[in-house]
Amino acid sequence: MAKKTVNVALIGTKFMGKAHSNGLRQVARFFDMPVEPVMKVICGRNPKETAAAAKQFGWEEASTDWKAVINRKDIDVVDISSSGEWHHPMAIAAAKAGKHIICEKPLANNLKQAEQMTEAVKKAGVSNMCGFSYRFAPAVATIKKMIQKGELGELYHFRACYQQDWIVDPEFPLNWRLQKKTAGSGTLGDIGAHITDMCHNLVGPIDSVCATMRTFVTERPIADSAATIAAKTGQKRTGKKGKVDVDDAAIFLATIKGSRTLATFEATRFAPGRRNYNCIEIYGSKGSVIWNQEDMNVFQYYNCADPGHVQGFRRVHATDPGHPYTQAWWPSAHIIGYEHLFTHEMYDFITQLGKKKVTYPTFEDGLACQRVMDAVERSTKSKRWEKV
Ligand code: SOE
Repeated sequence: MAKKTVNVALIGTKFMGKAHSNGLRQVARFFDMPVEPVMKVICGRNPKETAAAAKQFGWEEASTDWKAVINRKDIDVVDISSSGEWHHPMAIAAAKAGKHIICEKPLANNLKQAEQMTEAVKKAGVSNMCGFSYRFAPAVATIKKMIQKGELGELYHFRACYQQDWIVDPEFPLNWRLQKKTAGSGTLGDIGAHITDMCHNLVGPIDSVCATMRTFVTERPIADSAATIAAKTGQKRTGKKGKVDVDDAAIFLATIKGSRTLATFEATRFAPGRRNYNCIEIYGSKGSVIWNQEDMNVFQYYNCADPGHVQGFRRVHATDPGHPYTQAWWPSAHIIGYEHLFTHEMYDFITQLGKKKVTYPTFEDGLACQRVMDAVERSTKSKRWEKV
């Protein structure tokens, strides 16, 4: 019997467009899928670039008209992988058109937009995912199961630092991530969103925060083309400079609803040498875990019950049979990469289409993250603890 299929439209042809395309193309080739995604149309701004992306990434068609694409009768799922300012209008339109929606993180550029988007998908009754990709790392999914089974006991501390260094060079041009009108915020909404969600995913809802943020480089050269994070600073210059009106780094303390856990967060793009160092440390009454994305296939585990002569952090390969998602890939310790997180996202979303209770992060989770980031911005201004 022919497999059921769902037609997907992707909006975005850059970094996330590429990652989502790969995930959609691979998922049914590696996972046993009752429903298969069909890569119908990719949508971008520039006709030539979008046609090239369709060919390179494996889409049937290319379009530069996102409104028309979202309203096509033959489209079942809309994947929003565009820059931040487009998440809100596209998601509202897709919900109105009754499409299931995948939206990259952060959900929106501000709290009001996130509330409206979440309201819209609830009203439309469509499946909706916010792409917090690191939840889909087998090691992180394993840590979540350990915590749920009480293997770490009461959690005393959650520590997360997400450090990058791609804009340390003041000559790096002013791209969309460095402007409030397109990104909503800087490091906070980009990578601070990931570690905020990670706390929600593993520990519990953040209740109050005490925060501060900093912009180290306050103006940058305006490049002659939309500089992406992969762009080197050798791009041709327009000679003009533009103001950076978002944060380069955000740090905050947090308390957790209904628990005694203390949480600390650091998100920065000014940590030279840290390329994509997304690191969590959790310390509990029965044991501790440490995981970082730059070494994503393993996590360190300390079990308080180990006999004294062998106590210490052990490296656990989250690639053995039985670890989440490993059924699709390779034998133990043959390892997977960043791109597999997006295949896992697509696996969960597509196999759970239409279900009420789902395992993946939804717009509700995106909204919960947005509420925390709003409190971080309020606390930075008030210099006091702020309730989420
Ligand atoms: C840039 O900071 C970025 O591309 C983030 O936007 C992604 O969410 C993260 O996975 C990698 O770094």
